[in-house]
Amino acid sequence: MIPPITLSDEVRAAREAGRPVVALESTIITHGMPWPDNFEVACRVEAEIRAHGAVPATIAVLDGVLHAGLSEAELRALAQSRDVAKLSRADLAACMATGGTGATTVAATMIAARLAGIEVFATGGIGGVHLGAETTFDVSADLRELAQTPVTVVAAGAKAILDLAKTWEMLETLGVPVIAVGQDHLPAFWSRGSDFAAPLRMDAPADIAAAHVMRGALGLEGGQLVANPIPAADEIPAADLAPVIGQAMAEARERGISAKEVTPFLLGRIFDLTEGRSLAANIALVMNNARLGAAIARELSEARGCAGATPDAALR
Ligand code: PSU
Ligand code: MN
Repeated sequence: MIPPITLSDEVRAAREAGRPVVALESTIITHGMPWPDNFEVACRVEAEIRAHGAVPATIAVLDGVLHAGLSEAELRALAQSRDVAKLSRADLAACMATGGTGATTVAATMIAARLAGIEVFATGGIGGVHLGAETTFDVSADLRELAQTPVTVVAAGAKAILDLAKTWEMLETLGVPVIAVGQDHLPAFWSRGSDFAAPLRMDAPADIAAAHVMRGALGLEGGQLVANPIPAADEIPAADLAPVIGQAMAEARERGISAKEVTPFLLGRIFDLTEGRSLAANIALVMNNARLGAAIARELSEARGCAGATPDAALR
């Protein structure tokens, strides 16, 4: 059976030749940043991946069709449209079956990347265990996806709107390798530092690629989370953000925000309350992750030889 995913010509050609490809999510565009910054950033991230020797493949569902690789016009339309659905694992098939349009989260982007034979995915931050999860049970589907879908995800850690201790514990329980780059502790999205020791550290993209290949050879399901610290020049100290995060969370509680609205609501309020400072940091870390994602994808493609990136039949 041919998987129901449409590759852009550029992505298809790269896949067939075994050239490096990096998947990108679209929820960060529709629910993570305001227009027009979201469109500009989406274009700049794609350009950064190209400049570093890989092909970008932004993932989204447009009129029922799951795409890997969007044209500039498609990207612009998605960035401008209002009530676009946010698609995680649970929503993907329903949206496609009913001809809908939606942006993919980390979980849904991993599913699409796997279908397209793309092994590396760069984003800003992953979803995780929310603060108060012991009563709300709000745990992002991103975590289980990392445990079951073989894609290496480059992110700047998870942000402080989450319960970071529980998020890291949960990933350990799920058997997901969490790899810090260039330091011994985990980064915390807007800040390089945190109180959490990194379970693994790898400073060379080649090592990260080799570990990805080895997991496949061992038959281990699931991917890897690469925690890449924000560049020092762009970080915001955790102490500066704590009151803002506290206020955004109090507002979410007052307004009864729940389920999939929680993450977009908190991110939107934090952008407003920091008057763009968090947005600038967010952009810098996404660009940084795009560069590392491209480097890992290049190493992977070299490790696999040029005969085809993955020995799968998905695209034939
Ligand atoms: N964290 C961020 N920025 C984001 C998201 C998370 O720092 O844009 C988005 C991602 O698409 C992620 C999703 O997959 O939110 C998680 O949502 P939820 O918690 O509802 O699973
Ligand atoms: Mn949730």
